[in-house]
Amino acid sequence: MAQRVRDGAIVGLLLTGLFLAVSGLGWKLAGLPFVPLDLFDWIARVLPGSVLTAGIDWMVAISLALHVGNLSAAAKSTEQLMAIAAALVIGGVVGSTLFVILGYSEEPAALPGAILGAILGACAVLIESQLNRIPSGASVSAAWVVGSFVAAGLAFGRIRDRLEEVGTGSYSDRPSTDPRMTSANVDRRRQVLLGLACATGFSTVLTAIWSFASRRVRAPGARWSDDHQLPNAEAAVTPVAGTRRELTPLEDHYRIDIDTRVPTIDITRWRLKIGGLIDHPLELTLDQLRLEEPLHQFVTLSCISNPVGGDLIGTTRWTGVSLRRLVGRWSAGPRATHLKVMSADGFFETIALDFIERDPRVMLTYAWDSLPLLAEHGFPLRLYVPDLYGMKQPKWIVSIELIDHWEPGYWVTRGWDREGRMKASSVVDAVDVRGAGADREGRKTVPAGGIAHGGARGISNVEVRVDAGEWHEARLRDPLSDTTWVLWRANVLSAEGDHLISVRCYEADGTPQAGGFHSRRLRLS
Ligand SMILES: Nc1nc2c(c(=O)[nH]1)N[C@H]1C(S)=C(S)[C@@H](COP(=O)(O)O)O[C@H]1N2
Ligand SMILES: [Mo]
Repeated sequence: MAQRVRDGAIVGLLLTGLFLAVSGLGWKLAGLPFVPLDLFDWIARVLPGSVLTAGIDWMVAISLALHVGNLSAAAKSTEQLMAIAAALVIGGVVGSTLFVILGYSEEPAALPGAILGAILGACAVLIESQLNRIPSGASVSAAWVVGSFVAAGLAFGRIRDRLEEVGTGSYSDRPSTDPRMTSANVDRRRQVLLGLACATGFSTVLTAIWSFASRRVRAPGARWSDDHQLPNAEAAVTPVAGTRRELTPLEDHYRIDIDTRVPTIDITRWRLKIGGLIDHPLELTLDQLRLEEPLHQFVTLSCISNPVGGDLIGTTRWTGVSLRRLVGRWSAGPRATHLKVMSADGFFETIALDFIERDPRVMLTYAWDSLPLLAEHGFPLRLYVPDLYGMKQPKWIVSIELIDHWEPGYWVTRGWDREGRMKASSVVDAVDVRGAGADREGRKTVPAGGIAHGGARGISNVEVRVDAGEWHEARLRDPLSDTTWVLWRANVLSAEGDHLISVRCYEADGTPQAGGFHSRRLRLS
């Protein structure tokens, strides 16, 4: 019995490994569904919002405690690893269970294995189509899913039969008295398992090499930042050494989305579909959108889950079409009050037509730093709404529906803030001990600097203090735009020893930031 449980687990585990590797290749090479990861995404969809949110908070807390350099990249890899680990565990458990059950029968297991595979494959197809990852008519995808499960089930049954054949004795509960239990049998059993292990290992290595080789380096193409100075290049206040880059390089921009992988969008077939309460529904290509007068805006985007001082915030130059211009030309029905913006991954948000009417900066964005949006940042089209957190700004837009009511969006239905208005916050990025100087009275000062951001409401004032001392006003660098962060700097007075530099900020209208202050250690010797 114990032997059965163990062999079943080994076979289940190894076959799952092989399954993962082959599915991974299918996805990388041909964009075919990758069931184990998709299952994870599906579970995330159906989990209650509170559970999901707790999971996200935990992930952020652990990443912060471990001081990982890039929160969102770490989160994405963690999700993928969790999905893969879960698949392996399930594979092992199912393998054991089946070996035990099959032990009660004398029949070969290949056929039942294939049948079980077909059933599981059909369930997987259902899940995939719920996630919209089997495009209608794409029978290749469905066949791939069912086929891979049937193959796995068949392989499982055959391996089990082979093991039974070569090592019948080894499965006996009294091996010592069983004449068939010879060492040759044990060796052959090992050979079967070893063969399977080699196959798994080989394809896993192949997949790993492939994923590594296809890791994106710097996206090709001319960037605005390659040959332009920032509009505030002449500003009197300059950043303190160690302050984060004022314009975030695209590769360093955080990335947050609901799935383990980026949705695949075929741009030759992509159209922005506009429908709902509109007299003449229409479809626009990306080229048609690009023909419109472009709007360029420097934008600071932040995730509502960004911990104070975290890196789920970034600034780049966004280019797109003002939504107000477009909506003005659509034959919107009189009852229409909101737009429901829907994404390829099932994400969606609503935005009031009033809001769009009031703020021409709301735009459909197709480029960041003059490059077409990178796949992970929403290619081909994403929404920009000033003052709101990323959770209100769909990427990978596929359609817009005019509706006559407000609707909670993806995260709002999961219990998150209805408005998603960015909170004002400030961060100490750098305390530049090497740049230490002295004030007029000869006391030692150390330059400190960082960012402050208040959505589209602007920052009027930033203050810093040492330990529990008095607050002193910092100097503000001209921001890149009304909606970006501002860089600040201050020379803080400091005696020798260990100190804590803290920062706080005020919005343009004087509202102080809510929430705790960010601090950074300073050690002067
Ligand atoms: N389609 C889609 N759009 C989305 C999301 C998503 O999961 N799916 N996540 C949102 C969230 S929570 C944030 S913070 C921003 C992040 O944008 P970025 O990944 O380009 O930084 O995208 C928003 N738009
Ligand atoms: Mo977010």
